[in-house]
Amino acid sequence: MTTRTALTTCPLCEATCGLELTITDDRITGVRGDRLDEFSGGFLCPKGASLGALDADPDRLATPLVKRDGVHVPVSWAEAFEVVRQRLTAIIAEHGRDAVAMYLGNPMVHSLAGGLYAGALRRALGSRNVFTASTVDQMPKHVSSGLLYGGIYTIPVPDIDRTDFLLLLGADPYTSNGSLWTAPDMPKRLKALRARGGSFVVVDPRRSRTAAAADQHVPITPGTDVFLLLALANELFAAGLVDLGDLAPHVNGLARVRALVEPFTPEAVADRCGIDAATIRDLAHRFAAAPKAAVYGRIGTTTVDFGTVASWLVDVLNIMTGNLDRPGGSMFPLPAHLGRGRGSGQGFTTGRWHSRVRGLPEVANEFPAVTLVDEIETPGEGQVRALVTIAGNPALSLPNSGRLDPALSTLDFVVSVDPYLNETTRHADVILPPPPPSRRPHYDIAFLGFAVRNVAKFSPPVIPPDEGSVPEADILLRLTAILNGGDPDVDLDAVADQQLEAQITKLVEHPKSPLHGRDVAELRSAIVGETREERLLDLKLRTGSYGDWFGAVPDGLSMAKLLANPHGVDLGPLEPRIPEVLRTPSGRIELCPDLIADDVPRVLAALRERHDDLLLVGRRHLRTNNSWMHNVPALVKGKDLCTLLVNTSDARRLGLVGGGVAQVASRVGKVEVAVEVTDDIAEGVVSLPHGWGHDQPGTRLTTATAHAGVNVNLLTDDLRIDPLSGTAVLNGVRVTVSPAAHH
Ligand SMILES: Nc1nc2c(c(=O)[nH]1)N[C@H]1C(S)=C(S)[C@@H](COP(=O)(O)OP(=O)(O)OC[C@H]3O[C@@H](n4cnc5c(=O)[nH]c(N)nc54)[C@H](O)[C@@H]3O)O[C@H]1N2
Ligand SMILES: Nc1nc2c(c(=O)[nH]1)N[C@H]1C(S)=C(S)[C@@H](COP(=O)(O)OP(=O)(O)OC[C@H]3O[C@@H](n4cnc5c(=O)[nH]c(N)nc54)[C@H](O)[C@@H]3O)O[C@H]1N2
Ligand code: SF4
Ligand SMILES: [Mo]
Repeated sequence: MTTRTALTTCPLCEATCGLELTITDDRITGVRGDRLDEFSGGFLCPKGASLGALDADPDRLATPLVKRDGVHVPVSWAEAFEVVRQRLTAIIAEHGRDAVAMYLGNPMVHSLAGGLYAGALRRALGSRNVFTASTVDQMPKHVSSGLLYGGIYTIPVPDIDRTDFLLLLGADPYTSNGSLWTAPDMPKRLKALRARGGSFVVVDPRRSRTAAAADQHVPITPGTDVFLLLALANELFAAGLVDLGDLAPHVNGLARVRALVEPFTPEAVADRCGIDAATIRDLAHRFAAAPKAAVYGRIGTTTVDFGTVASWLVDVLNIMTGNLDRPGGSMFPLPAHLGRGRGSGQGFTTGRWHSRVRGLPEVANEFPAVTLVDEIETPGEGQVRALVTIAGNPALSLPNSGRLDPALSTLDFVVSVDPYLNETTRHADVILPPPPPSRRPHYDIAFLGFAVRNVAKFSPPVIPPDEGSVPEADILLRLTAILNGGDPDVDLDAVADQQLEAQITKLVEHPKSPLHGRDVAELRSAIVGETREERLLDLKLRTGSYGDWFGAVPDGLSMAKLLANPHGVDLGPLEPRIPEVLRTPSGRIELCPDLIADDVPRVLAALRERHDDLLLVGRRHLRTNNSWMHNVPALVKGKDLCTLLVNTSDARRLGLVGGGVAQVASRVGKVEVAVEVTDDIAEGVVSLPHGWGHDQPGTRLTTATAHAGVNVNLLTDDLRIDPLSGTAVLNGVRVTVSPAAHH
């Protein structure tokens, strides 16, 4: 037995914490926060702490499985890929590429393989029927950023370490550890904000952990943040508190915004939001008075009826007060693997094509995930007959599971890249399991782009690959080869080498590149990295915003430098990036895009809507990770985490008792679930977390099945979406609740 320590980056959420692992033989036997990590400084949450158990989960698949006579049996990789090749090729030949749908799930954006190779795979598929978890999550923010700044990833993050005032809506970073806002150890950073005399306010129908720690918690009626935000803007105009500051020359459309928000006075929205007008005014004035401030909205503002308009308003408020792009406000990170912008571009449009059945617009090259089921169920040309899922569990994560789950079983062919036999992959004809986190390299392509400091870190695999395993990058590349009509057995190193050389050649030939005129072969041989991913990353880093440009910039960044700094490299605090970051045709911020302005009448109509239903919202727990970590015993032990939170007075009125069972019903379905009575949730609101419901036959999830919980997506409605982004309404779902009859 040999024991050693090794450093890695936790891939389980967006916080990118550095971990110090104890490794005994080929197992992780201890996990600590890496105190020397440049960014996370030793922070560790219960999920990170369970990385060893997750890594060595006995239910994790070690070989591919193929379904034969309804039973999943282990096969060799060659055989699995050959089945995929034959079936996909046949379906495409007979029915065309749109007959094959793809669903990409959340962990894809947490892996280097996904960051480097998922795009090419999507392109190789060549189908319009691409769906991702983005449309049950953050797509409204992409649309809003696309319209405002011209780029869907141009998303500003609150400069938490330098701000004086934060207004957080529909987010619980104490629990989620931040989202589209990478800042490891949120509790410490928020405490530090208060310690230096600043404050933060949380708007949430539930007294979340973050709300409990805040200076002020403002409960709100679910789905109504859009009205609150409009009223805040209205009040800033009315009180003469609008001041764009240095942004003024870079902004189009302010007067039009003023006209749009006109009807939404604090008085007009107060009842609908459940917040009195004086509180709204006071918030507007405190926000404007703070020397440096930021508004931030997350899940509770995106997965709602007016997700895009609300997401837009978050940025509008930051811009109106001159807080965008200034230290202590909301700022644009500059990650090391990307270059600076050129200050203008093509801008962003949606609806370049429409979905076959519901005619929903394409957004960012994909269709709303809610409509996958329509495309499977509805016969005709272009009907979806096969599905590729990668790192996704749509059977549990998408609305109206009661409709989607049976539809999945009607498909001619399903292939899943996934380490588990779970609610989704039980429908798969072939499952291709990637290796566990300890066996793969990590550099956070996605989330370093949302980090509150510019940082870079590479973590090589901490344990050598297991005999017979296939790295996830190779799985994706082989699927790409199949979809390109090639042989899955292609020499991937040769393909990667060609790719690398082509990219270098492009740089060498580009007259404005610092590498112009240099020797391709010489540059190629200077690239460092044991694996294809490392070599590709080296090229990105060396030609990125801090790159060494192969010696042209002394002390610049490269893979070699990251390898020499396993605790990460700090590249400094965020710096202003306007106008360089903009990619609109005008080279300015388009503050009042038509798409948004055209949706505001719908918002105004909704302001007058009234109903008596209870409103269902979600929540997260520190020990959960969407649908897929309930198989780790340490994360599900103790008190039931999947309960329905009901306010005390609602419970009394409805005849519900704590520990009893309630029946919850919506337009699409009903569930029975244990009740937890609490005053931490507003009256008229109930809360149920997502990712549960592990009681389906044919899965291999020993621990999760014993802690099955209830699937909230049996209640959420596939017909309710934010039309601008196609994002599902997962918060503010109308339900009725009663005591379960037979309990
Ligand atoms: N009602 C309701 N529904 C929700 C939400 C909500 O708040 N309320 N939240 C939504 C949000 S924000 C999200 S992001 C989605 C998530 O929805 P999905 O992305 O569909 O689902 P996850 O639960 O993240 O499941 C991830 C899958 O990836 C697999 N996996 C884990 N690690 C890896 C890996 O390294 N490689 C591969 N290939 N696979 C891996 C897991 O086994 C699992 O099958 O759920 C959404 N659904
Ligand atoms: N521990 C843990 N961490 C996670 C995840 C996890 O499953 N578990 N999932 C990860 C993923 S995929 C994501 S996208 C992020 C999400 O990150 P966050 O957005 O911070 O996620 P939540 O913790 O769900 O917080 C959302 C809050 O919005 C509130 N809310 C619901 N409806 C409304 C509304 O209409 N208005 C307002 N103002 N508030 C509302 C809920 O009560 C809840 O407290 O978390 C990530 N981190
Ligand atoms: S906060 Fe996120 S990145 Fe950090 S240890 Fe927990 S799960 Fe991992
Ligand atoms: Mo998410």
